[in-house]
Amino acid sequence: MSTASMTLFHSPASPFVRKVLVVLHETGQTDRVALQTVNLTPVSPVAELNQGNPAGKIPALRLTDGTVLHDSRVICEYLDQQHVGNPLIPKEGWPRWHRLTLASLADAIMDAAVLTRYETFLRPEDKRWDSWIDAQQDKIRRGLANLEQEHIAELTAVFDIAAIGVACALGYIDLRMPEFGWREQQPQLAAWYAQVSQRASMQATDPSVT
Ligand SMILES: N[C@@H](CCC(=O)N[C@@H](CS)C(=O)NCC(=O)O)C(=O)O
Repeated sequence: MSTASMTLFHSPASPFVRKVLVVLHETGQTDRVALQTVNLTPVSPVAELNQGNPAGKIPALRLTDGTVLHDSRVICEYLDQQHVGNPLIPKEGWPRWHRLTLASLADAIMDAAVLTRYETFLRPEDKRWDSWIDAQQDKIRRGLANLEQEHIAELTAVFDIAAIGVACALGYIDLRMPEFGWREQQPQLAAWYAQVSQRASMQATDPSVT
């Protein structure tokens, strides 16, 4: 019988949802959450998801008392306070702001990749805007270059909220933008990603097989 007490509104392809799922796996909390899959886009909202979550985005986490937590950053921090292992988000001081800023870079890469996907897949072809797509892809390239040049040692040091975010962002780029070709320019990042992709939490949430 399921012991789940919370509901995660979910779609397997979403990198933001995957981040939450990886946190659940890494902290041993998967049994606490039931997944409710939704099929949504910005132009096809899901009414149930809008309750307590007016932006209607995923991930959203409904708690036992009906309270809904969003977005992925808030949900990850909530879940990180619910287990007794090493925290995935440093609790205080400079390490906290530093790792959260790195996590924010990962989120920004995800945002740009998701917006690219909407522009290239969802928007009617005659309305697509090449300059918009180029600008989003520039954000991704700048982000990946910054990770390669300045953050490999930090990513390698610990698989925490920042590393989880970067891994999920790279997974999404590979899933939705397979022609993007980032590995040649970022060989250290590619080697790191190949390694962390073997983690049980990453394998269990791989969107190309779920
Ligand atoms: N900042 C949000 C971003 C979430 C997000 O953009 N989710 C996408 C799916 S990957 C979504 O719900 N899109 C539907 C919409 O924008 O209405 C987070 O960290 O959770």
